[in-house]
Amino acid sequence: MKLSYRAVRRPGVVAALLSLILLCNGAAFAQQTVASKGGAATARKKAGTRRTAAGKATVAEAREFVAHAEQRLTELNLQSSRASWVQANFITDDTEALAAAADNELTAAVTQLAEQATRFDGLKLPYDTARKLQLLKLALTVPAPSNPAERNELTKITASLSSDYGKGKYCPDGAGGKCLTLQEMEPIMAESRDPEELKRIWLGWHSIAPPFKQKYARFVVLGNKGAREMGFKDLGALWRSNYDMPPDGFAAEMERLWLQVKPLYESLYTYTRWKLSEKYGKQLVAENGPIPAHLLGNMWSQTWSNIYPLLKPERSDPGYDLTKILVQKKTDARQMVRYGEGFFTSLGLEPLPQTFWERSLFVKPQDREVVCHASAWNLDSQKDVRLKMCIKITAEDFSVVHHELGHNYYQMAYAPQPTLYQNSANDGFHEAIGDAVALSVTPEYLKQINLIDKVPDESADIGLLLRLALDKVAFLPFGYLVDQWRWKVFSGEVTPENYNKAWWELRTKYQGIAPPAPRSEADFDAGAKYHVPANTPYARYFLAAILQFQFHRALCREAGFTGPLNRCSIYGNKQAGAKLKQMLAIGQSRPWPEALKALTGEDKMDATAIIDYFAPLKRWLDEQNAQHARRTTSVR
Ligand code: X8Z
Ligand code: ZN
Repeated sequence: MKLSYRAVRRPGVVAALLSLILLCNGAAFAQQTVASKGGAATARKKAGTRRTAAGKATVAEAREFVAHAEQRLTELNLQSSRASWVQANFITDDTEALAAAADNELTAAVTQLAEQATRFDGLKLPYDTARKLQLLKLALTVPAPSNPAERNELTKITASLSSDYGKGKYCPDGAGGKCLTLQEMEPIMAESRDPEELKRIWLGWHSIAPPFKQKYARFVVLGNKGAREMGFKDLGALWRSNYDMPPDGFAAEMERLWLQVKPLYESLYTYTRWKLSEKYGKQLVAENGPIPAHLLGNMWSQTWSNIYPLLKPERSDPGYDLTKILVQKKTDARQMVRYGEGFFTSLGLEPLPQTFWERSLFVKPQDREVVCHASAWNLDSQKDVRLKMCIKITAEDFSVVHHELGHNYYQMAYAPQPTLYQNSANDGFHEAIGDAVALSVTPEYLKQINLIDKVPDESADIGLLLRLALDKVAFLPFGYLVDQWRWKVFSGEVTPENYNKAWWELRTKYQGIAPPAPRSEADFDAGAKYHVPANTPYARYFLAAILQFQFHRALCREAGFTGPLNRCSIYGNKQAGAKLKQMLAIGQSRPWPEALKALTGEDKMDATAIIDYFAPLKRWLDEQNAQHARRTTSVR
């Protein structure tokens, strides 16, 4: 089972535990009130009386129990993180088995502690003790059933799904020929404009997933069983219980935010579709139908900036291409990370520890299998932070490096907190920090660090905004739908007989895209996205897409910036840095609205920041779309 907290690690299982580790897989958070509304209420009922043989549970016992639990979690976390780190960096049958075993132990211990914690339900407790007990109950991303054989089976499945994805390859010429890794296919998806080649590569990568389907279906059964034993309706309800509000309230909150940003997505989508229709012809891209998923420059159609050259406004192009500049300057992977670190230190945060540079993985090794999907780890919950990423020298990875370092700086900032508070305010916060910082990678900043010579004037703003929107706005429906699908799978509304159908219904409904060729239930297209086999919740990325603009707006205000938000960079601003650090240091010790308030003065997640940021672009897109509609009507 996976803990919720942070670790990214391996999927499946525990991941998170305490401080853990990794962020990209792990997970997070819990909140206090939640429990009483969600699964924990049932757990409490099941626990029945809170009396022990020794009599009624007391506040002193609860305190002692929490102290013991935190100590135990710290030890087990370290052990399991090390095993996960080795598994992800050297995928073999043995490292997979070792990681599964460590996860198994951690999961068993956390499940037992969470169960024991119900003994104190209903007791009037001091704030910290009550909150920590609550966090403990929500700590596992996937709790295992208490039956040891089933727990064992579950931790093995999760470890193996993670390895399977990491090893995934497409072998166009069969087993004897050369095989392509995701790392090799992604640049083709980004750069090729040959629809047949794009389709081949898209289908090739998606062919890795069907073998995961049966294991995934079994994982769903066992994960649900574990969640139900903890008192949750199903695993999806447990995941939705991590936001200091009842699980249904959280689902409503996601929908509220989506409805706020939907018109912006629609404007971008409409413009993109007719440009693609111009490029590829109406046969392939119908002006009123869904966009084929292989034409958007990304394997999952989740970010579209790679097709910016097909869409760019002639009169408003910023005129520089960061990928080309980085390559021309012969930037290497380590230098990419140095750029990221330089931003954080300019805000007054500490340099990364020496061990970060010694222990991280920056370059894809040629001689062994690794999980290339980027992740940020903190092995010992103190200073042993690491990055694991197969860095490519591109503008995209320049951003991803900032994203990952945001995780590492968050981990270091909350390290002084007690174990159960070593996490972000909610998991969207963890995902948003590095991205918020990367919003300050403006032309002005690039000039300051000598990557460009001249800052383009404001006539380039539409081009700059469009390029960014193709990543940030295009992502929104994808960020929303991945867990819509999993929530339905966990609740039983979607069964293995219609996994793929349900996946494409959501892809079409929210993103407006269609598969490049007919699909069937022999396919398992959700499984071709890392976070599904790696079992990392995804709602966090949707939240982060909204929160990062809220954070950026607040940090720019703090820095005294008064111009348009897309030209604001907080680079070098210690006052904004101090404000950021203050929020990071809170960790998960307070409900997330308080952490949000500490940074922004607001206590609700709010999409007006992203909407305001892109307002000039939306006006421009709507005008272009209207002109195009008029042209096509008059031609008819
Ligand atoms: O998985 C990630 C990070 C690690 S937490 C690289 N992201 C999501 C994805 O790649 O699908 C960042 C944005 C969305
Ligand atoms: Zn992340």
